[in-house]
Amino acid sequence: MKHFYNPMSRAVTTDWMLTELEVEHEQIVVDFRAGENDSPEFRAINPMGKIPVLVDGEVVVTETAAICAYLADRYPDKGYAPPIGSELRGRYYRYLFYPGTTLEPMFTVSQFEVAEYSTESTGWGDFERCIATVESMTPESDWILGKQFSAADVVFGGFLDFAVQFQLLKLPSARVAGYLKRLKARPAYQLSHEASRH
Ligand SMILES: N[C@@H](CCC(=O)N[C@@H](CS)C(=O)NCC(=O)O)C(=O)O
Repeated sequence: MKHFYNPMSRAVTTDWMLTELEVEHEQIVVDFRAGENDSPEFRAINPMGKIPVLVDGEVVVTETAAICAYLADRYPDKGYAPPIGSELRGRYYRYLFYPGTTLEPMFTVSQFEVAEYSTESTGWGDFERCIATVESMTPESDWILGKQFSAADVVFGGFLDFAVQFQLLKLPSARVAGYLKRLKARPAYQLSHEASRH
């Protein structure tokens, strides 16, 4: 398995997932600031020219949430995803999809002067609604699925962590701060975030 990665990128989240699962893999550092993601070889793997990318034999997976979900399903015995068909799967999907489809566009747009747009027809709504939703979705104790830590925590929690770090979310509530503290206490979080601190 090959993981195209850079310690200063969203690939830290997929690295965290690989570390949680203790999956042996080849870590290939892509220096996107030096344009390594623009090479024809890399574009042949991901035409978006973006990392993270996971290559598992013939399978190419891009998108942070997709990679985390793929890995959880690839190693079902590790228990990072609820079984297919279980009711928990609905909750699990919600947390996997919400950061990329709604939070990230909203936080990004909120940073720029954007001409007025309809918050009803854009999929990500507005800042206030997203903040209220984050608050209600953030678990008060333990994890998204209760006692079971899952790929949904890596994706949802990883995004909240990224948003706080890059000041997209400037004032995390006590509930969000508490959840982030629990996530940061995990050994796999610490190992995977070590390199991004330097
Ligand atoms: N939607 C993608 C976003 C990936 C992304 O934007 N990666 C950045 C690094 S954090 C990148 O590769 N940027 C290089 C570029 O776009 O040229 C995901 O969730 O994985």
